[in-house]
Amino acid sequence: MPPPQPQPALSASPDAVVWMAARRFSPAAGPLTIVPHGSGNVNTTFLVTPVAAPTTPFILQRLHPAVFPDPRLIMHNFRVLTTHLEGCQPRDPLAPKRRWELPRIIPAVDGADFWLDGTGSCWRALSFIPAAHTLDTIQDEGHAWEVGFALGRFHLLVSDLPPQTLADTLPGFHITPSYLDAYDAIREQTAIPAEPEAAYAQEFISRRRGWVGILEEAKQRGILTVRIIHGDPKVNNIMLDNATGQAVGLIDLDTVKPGLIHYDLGDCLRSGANPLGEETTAWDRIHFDDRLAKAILQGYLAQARLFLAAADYDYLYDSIRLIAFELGLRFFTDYLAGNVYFRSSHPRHNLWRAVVQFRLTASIEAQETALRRLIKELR
Ligand code: GN1
Ligand code: MG
Repeated sequence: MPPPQPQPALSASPDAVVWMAARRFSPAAGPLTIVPHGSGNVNTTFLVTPVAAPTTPFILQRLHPAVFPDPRLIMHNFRVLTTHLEGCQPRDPLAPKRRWELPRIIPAVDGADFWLDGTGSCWRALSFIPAAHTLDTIQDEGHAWEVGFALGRFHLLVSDLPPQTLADTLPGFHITPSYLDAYDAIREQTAIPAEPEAAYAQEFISRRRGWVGILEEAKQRGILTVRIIHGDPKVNNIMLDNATGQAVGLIDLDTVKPGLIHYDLGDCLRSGANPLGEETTAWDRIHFDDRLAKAILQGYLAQARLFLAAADYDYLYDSIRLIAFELGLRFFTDYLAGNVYFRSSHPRHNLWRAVVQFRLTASIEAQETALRRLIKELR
């Protein structure tokens, strides 16, 4: 993976190019309101609402040009995915009226799926999912179950979509050994700063080097199968119905691509079973919550049991441990590289985020026996 370059700055308040982009997707000539939206670390997102009727809002996004250099592939995958999903409106025998909605592409006024601005950045519009919200951290076991259920339902709905129909939009994404290579490469160029957190991170990584290839080796040996994955099923990418609190669907579909469902489940659990969230600095209190993990797994398996193979279960524990570790490695590498990938609000932000993920990994490791037993009980 080539190291990404810093993304061109965009001011928090919408500037001229944002207004131009909004107009490309808004045929009505009347005034618009545009406000920054969401809390993504990579893309830049706005909510655009026409002031005069019909006041149907839509999501306007600029894809991070260095993270997603080929917007055509992203939008191709988006089209294939949404066309596939339109044909399968899921019905629950227990809750037939349960909502299920994913963002749809809103074409530009010229009919194209996206617009490239003067700098080559890709802008696109997506439908806004009404009467629903996201939360950054899990509230309780009911919320955890819904998060797991949404991921399981997504995997189930795409389980009959052949992986080769989607392009690999982000080569190397969730291939943990390649993140280790990137870390080693940056260390050859940069000394580790004399910060206690940096020393902790360096030591933490060095003790786990021999294990980072566990999922990739199982994939190479044909033990684990490549399927379609979401790629980023963290808690705040799961929409919840405002009235019922039930999961409505998943957003942030740019990383949907072929991969191991283990990356997704690991990501969902490292995000969902961390009650303090990714941005905490209360490092001594960070823990992997086994009750929340159980609820996420129960919700997930309510759907995923229908397609998971026996070997898939054998790697669930390692996937939970690995994706937490991998995100810590990614944050730490970005800190060493000068914060060029993840949006950050101060120079040590990605270092602190790395510590959070490593503390979480340590908590997962301390509960290995209990977690393996839980997976066995639930399968
Ligand atoms: C990034 O942009 P956002 O917040 O949806 C990242 C994920 C990380 C996540 C950590 C394409 O996602 O892999 O898990 O930050 N997305 C990409 O918050 O790298
Ligand atoms: Mg994302």
